[in-house]
Amino acid sequence: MENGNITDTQITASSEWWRAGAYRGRLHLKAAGDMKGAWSTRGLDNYQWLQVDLRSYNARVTGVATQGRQDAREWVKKYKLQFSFFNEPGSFQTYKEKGQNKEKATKTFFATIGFGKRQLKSIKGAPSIMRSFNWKKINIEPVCFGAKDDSHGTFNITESGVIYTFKLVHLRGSVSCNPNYPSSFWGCGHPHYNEEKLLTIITFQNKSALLLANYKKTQGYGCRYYSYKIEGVGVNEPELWFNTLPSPISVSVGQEFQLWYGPDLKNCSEDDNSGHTCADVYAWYE
Ligand SMILES: [Ca+2]
Ligand SMILES: [Ca+2]
Repeated sequence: MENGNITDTQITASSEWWRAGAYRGRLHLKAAGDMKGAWSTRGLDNYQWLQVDLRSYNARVTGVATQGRQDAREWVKKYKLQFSFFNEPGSFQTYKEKGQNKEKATKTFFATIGFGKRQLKSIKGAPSIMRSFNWKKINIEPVCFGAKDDSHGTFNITESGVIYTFKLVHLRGSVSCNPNYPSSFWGCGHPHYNEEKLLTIITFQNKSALLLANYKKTQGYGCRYYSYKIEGVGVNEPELWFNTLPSPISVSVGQEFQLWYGPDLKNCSEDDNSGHTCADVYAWYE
């Protein structure tokens, strides 16, 4: 929050005072020109909130601290902390200290909220209504991709809008990168992948990969292709949840995307590959 890595658009609030918008709610922020030295609400009541959308699967919140307004004698005395998970939009839980049943209402929290498969979506400072985040199924027929011979799947956008990420829901089938290793829904069991075993890639129509994971360039025989790891997602996970895109993309109706097995995309070590995986594709819209 303080260094600006969390951008202004990730911070929202129940209400805002003129030139003291939610994005001003950062530690050690000073007034500048007309801009106030804090986030201020429009009304004074117990139902105001500030929300930070972490937009990341791997977010780990280790502390929450607040301070008063820099350029006036205004501050919050007490608040409750709530959080929700990426895959459970709208369902906020109130943070409690470990081993305690009481909800904590105080000015400073030090907590670790870490996760495996449950992905932290956002935190906010009071009870209220959550922005609605929508998973929308895109494909009509299952989208299937093979492991070689450019047998990618395609899907076309059916609703225009801004997309933060995608997920794939396994329907049937599996793919293999090598006959000596077990096949899997989304990846490869060959030991040279170490933990970067996922190989399923979504691309634009021009075959450039969407940055939905931290890709590693895996070496084949004289060629390279993407492989990656996503925390909490195995190669046989019923749902492959990608990371959120570094910046959301605008999509329009009819726009084509493709689903590829990494080695097939780069024509790299694909001759001994086999199998097909079929999935439903969901996009997370703003
Ligand atoms: Ca192979
Ligand atoms: Ca190929």
